[in-house]
Amino acid sequence: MGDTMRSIPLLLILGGLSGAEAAAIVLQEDFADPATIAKAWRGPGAADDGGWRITLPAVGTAKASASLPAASIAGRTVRLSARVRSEGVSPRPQPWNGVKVLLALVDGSGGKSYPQLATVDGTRPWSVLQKDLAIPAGVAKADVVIGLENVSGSVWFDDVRVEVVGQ
Ligand SMILES: [Ca+2]
Repeated sequence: MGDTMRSIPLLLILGGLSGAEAAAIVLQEDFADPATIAKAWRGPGAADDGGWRITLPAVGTAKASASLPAASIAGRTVRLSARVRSEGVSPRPQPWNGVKVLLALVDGSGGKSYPQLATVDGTRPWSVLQKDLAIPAGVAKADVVIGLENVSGSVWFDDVRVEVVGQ
């Protein structure tokens, strides 16, 4: 009897914790399942080294993209992250060129913005890139974009993730 009584407050606490708000993941891609990749992603690349490789033998631009649910991220703070490895990526002509991990956002009147993670170049081992981005309230269309811009070389992406972390 005494044991039962003591267990009640604990159960109430656990119930409260399970109802706590968790960060909402709106996209998570580990590039493990070819069928999932084919369904979600558009553009160039190939499954390689557990991730998605995009290679440009000569300077150029190649990007793959996947759609995000715009209504789920509009007006929210979103954490964009990815594991990235590069090999022989040539110097960027502009600071914003090179390895790209970004969101392509379009608002209701066609206004576009491209918030992105810090780009890398050269040859670098796997590392995590991450940034919290404030998404405008009027966003009507949203994509996550990975690739190379105005450079040559190879880049691998893995564990691409977009999650809502704040209102
Ligand atoms: Ca993977």
